[in-house]
Amino acid sequence: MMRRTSSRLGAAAAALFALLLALTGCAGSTASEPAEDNPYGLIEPGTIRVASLGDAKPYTFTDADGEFTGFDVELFEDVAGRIGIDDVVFTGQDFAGLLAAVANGQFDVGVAAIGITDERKQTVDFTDGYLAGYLSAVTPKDSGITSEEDLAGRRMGVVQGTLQEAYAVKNLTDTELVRFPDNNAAISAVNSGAVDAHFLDYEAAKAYIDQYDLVSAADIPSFDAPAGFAVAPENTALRDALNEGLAEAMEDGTWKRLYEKWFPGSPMPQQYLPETEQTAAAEPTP
Ligand code: SNW
Repeated sequence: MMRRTSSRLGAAAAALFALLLALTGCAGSTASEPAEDNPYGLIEPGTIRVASLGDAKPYTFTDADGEFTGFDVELFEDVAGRIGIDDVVFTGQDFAGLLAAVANGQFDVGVAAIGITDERKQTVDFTDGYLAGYLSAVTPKDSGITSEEDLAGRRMGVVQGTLQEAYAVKNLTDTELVRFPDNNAAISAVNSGAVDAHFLDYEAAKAYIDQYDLVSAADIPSFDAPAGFAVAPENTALRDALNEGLAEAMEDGTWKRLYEKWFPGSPMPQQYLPETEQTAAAEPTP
């Protein structure tokens, strides 16, 4: 008798306990969620929403199935996994609006070979750098443009808001700039003859060179503006966590593996390799 009673009591207690657990679990997913459930201040806890580009191959681009991929995409997914987030949602944006969309909270992060500059730091915060390369002017083989100087008197495309635009405005004052929303539109204009050249990132230039039989007329170092992941200025917890993940990905050779996968044959920068693999050679040459 006693046993039966106590076992009934036990069952009732277990049911009550389960109910309490369920209630607590429920409370955990309401809007007034405690910060410890969302330590990185994400728009939706457990998911990182990323503003990116669909046509900056091989940095960030969409494949035949419409999935985002590329060096920056895979590196970011790896780093996000290290801070415990496996659900990363990429969305294509125009570059010109990308940093503002991160700053005003439409996205958690911006990932698109975005060079870190003081000017951009007025809008967003950046993680540490993870890529440092060149800005390249691509042109048809028969354009007669074979140097930066040859761009004088010519029409050149730039994507609005890029460092290429800023460089050209400052240094290529005799070149007529034509602003485009994205690389695909600018390369179409090169191929149709509407512009004589397009100015974009080195690896993306390489991809278009291979695809359309173009050449690079000039490769201009942009080592002083290495690419970083952009986060809203107030979200220091996310930035700090990403920095730790990034450092781990560099130290364990993940960064190097992805670099070799996406940029085969390109000069290997030393500063992002595991410490034991770094040599004295400081900067890559194209
Ligand atoms: O400053 C370079 C950096 O050194 C590396 O080569 C990757 O590209 C850069 O960050 C420059 N990227 C451009 C920018 O930040 C264009 C970005 C884009 O078209 N996705 O404006």
